Amino acid sequence: RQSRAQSVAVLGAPFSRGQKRGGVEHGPKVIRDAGLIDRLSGLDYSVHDFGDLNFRHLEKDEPYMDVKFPRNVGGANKMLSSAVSRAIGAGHTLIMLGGDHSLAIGSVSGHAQQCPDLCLIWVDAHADVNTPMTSPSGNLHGQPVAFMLKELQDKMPDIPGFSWTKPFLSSRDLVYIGLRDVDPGEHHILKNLGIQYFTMRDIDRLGIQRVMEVTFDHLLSRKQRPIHLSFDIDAFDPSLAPATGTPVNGGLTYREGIYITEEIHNTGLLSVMDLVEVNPVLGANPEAVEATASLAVDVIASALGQTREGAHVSIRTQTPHL
Ligand code: EXY
Ligand code: MN
Ligand code: MN
Ligand code: MN
Repeated sequence: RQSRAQSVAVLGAPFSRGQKRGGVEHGPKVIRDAGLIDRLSGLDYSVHDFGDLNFRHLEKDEPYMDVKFPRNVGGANKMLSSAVSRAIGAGHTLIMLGGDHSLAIGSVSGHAQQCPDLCLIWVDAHADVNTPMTSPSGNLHGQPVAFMLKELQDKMPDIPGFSWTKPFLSSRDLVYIGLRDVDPGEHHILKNLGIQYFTMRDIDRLGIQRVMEVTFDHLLSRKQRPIHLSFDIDAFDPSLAPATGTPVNGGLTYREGIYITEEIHNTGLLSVMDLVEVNPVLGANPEAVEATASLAVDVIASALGQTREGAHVSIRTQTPHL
């Protein structure tokens, strides 16, 4: 079995300005209410709940070009980036609960400060790699990866709120899984940079087992290095994860999603996981919200070693009652 980090930190990022719909800032609360901390404690970690970040809201935040709430998104991510960097520096494996997916800018950059050789697995219906010029919506949750990629540096304008961050990731250190709603400008970037990605069609063709094999071959065959898993709940089929802002039909099955996280756990290299875009306000009823939040808990627990085959604690022969 893989060696297991002893300490998991959970950090909430109640933030929604990367898109226009309210409610996704309550993601951390509903995921905790679905029993996250107990589930992780049950996996024999020491769990440190760092609580939620307290983001400052900036009233005056005019769009820049078409980009919405640039200073709020930039400021929140700056704060998140230092918090993630500190947690990783202190030796924790970190679970970041969003919030919308613009938070990956801070989460991955803070992680990269401590682990410059990290690789990124992005599980999502969307590629989130629009630049301000290609974005159809101006929403920053559709753009986080563009802030990270060194190859897109000259395509990114200076956006107010983002002077603290510089691109830090090479396009070869990124793999997408679950794509099925990719904008034309994003498709151009994926092809032009030769990014490794698996659409839902690829999963249909190859099967999720082969997809994970090729993913690890692409990212880890040269060297073992820390994994950042950025998991957007909308990667799942909307029948499983209805309470989210940009659902797209034809998503991951429960078993495909869990297989992805099981395999990532089995590498022993998971260092940070984001779980984003759970929006309780968009659930049609309380059951829809509970199903979505409890699915979030399941994939997080699975990424941290919960297995479908079960497990038993190692037997200590000295223990009197055995
Ligand atoms: N590609 C669309 C846009 O850029 O506006 C939709 C992005 C949705 C992003 C969600 C979080 O993954
Ligand atoms: Mn322990
Ligand atoms: Mn996303
Ligand atoms: Mn998405």
